[in-house]
Amino acid sequence: MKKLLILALLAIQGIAGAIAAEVSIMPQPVKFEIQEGAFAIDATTPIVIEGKELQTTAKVFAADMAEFFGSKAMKVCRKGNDAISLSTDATLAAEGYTMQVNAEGVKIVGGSAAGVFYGLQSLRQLIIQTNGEVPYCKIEDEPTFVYRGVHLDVCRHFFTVEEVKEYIDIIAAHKINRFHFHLTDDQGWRIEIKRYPELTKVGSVRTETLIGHGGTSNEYDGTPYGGYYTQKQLRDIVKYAAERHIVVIPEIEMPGHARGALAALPWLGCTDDYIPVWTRWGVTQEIMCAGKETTYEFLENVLAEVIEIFPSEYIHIGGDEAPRNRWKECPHCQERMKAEGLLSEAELQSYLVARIEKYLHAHGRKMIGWDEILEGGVTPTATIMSWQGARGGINAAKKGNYVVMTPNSHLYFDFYQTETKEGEPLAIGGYLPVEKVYQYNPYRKLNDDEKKYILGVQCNLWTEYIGEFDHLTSMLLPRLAALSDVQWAENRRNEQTLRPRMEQMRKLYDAYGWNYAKFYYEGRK
Ligand code: TNX
Repeated sequence: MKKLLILALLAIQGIAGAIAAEVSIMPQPVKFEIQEGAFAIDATTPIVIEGKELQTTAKVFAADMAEFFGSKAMKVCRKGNDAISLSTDATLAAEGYTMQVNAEGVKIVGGSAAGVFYGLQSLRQLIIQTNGEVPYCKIEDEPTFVYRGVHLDVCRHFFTVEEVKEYIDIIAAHKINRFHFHLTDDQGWRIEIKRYPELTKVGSVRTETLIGHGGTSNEYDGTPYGGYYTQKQLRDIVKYAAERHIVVIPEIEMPGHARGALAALPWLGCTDDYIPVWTRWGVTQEIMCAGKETTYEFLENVLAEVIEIFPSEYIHIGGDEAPRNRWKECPHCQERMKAEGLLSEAELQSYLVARIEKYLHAHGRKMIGWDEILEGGVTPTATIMSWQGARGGINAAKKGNYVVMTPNSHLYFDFYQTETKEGEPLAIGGYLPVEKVYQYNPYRKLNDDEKKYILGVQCNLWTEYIGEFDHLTSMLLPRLAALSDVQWAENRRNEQTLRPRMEQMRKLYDAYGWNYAKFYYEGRK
């Protein structure tokens, strides 16, 4: 029946028309007008750039296309006909672009090199969908949000530099521009800090790992587990991401989720007792001491090196899930509270966060933290990452703090993807099918004035139950495709066109061998 329908379509519209009717772009452009005719692109099509600043962007595309064509990299040059021509026009939105495909070739104009990059991502989708017979068309496009993030936890399970780069390739194909790199936690410290070599020597290795679910299991695998990135490797990752117009935002957790650091440097805790790198998942009572001055010195020394590696405007300081019970019994913490006139342990955490923020400001950076940093009061300049639902983010936006929305209700990609969980690997819990991601409204409960404090939207991918790269990408894909419409095309989302566009995205995933979950495609919820 389906075949007959397609044949009928071909007969009525002509082959070009039928192809044109099927192609689509994810995330949805502002305008996408398909015309009669097609321009053929293959590995020999030249890429013509107007200015030198487009060289890297063009080369990344050339290499990506070569991988698809199974050829040598496409040629990037300054002149040529029947080409893909790239240029910029500063009157367009910085990340926006226009694209025109006609008998003369493809012309992409970006508001900046980033805009050109996004135009090329759209073009790549069209090439893959049509096997190089790109329909004549006109596209106008620009994103809704300036912050379009994807997060990765490399502490619970470690991923190699090559895997991280492939992860960056995948998110770049979805027009993501922020990569939130979660580098320190209870189960491992994964960033080399030259001043404190113990952090990686001791703090990056746990003696073993829990088998089964953190809520119920008491079984361990008996195998030491570790891994970390050298500063050189991290610089390489930062550069690789920048070439794809992605800013890497590092996260250094404080004062909780810090047993990697506490194991390496026991004086960071309230009691100086040795506490091993954690082998379980969840929330631990062991956190850094907020009384001793040495903790602040440590944090500033670490951040000094972090800032040198990561040019990002924002530095993430964690702040989540820090039970303050130890502080209640700690003479240093109590003394600090008295000296600073702090009325609760929550205020002590706010004091720590405010001091760190001051340090970051003095070094030309901004601070972002999880929504718990609101609890003891927060400075007006702190940016909030709302994860315990949207509540923290909504309250923060109403107060005039900037917000990145990452609510666990809609954007926790470590959650199960089907209701029955049949055929799914063990996950932390929850239930987050593609449809629910798509329904997420980042502006809920906010008026027009408050809406402008929502910088953007991000999914989080925690890896307690994810040890393999193929598993990791199957948690990300295809949910990220649905999310990219929320991030890039919030005001033009369309549930009617979601499924056909998701179908087209599979072709991209297949072309690059990116493993993705099949549940949505099988009609399973
Ligand atoms: C809560 S989200 C955490 C993480 C866990 C995650 C699991 C957040 C700021 N903290 O440490 O990995 O839940 O879903």
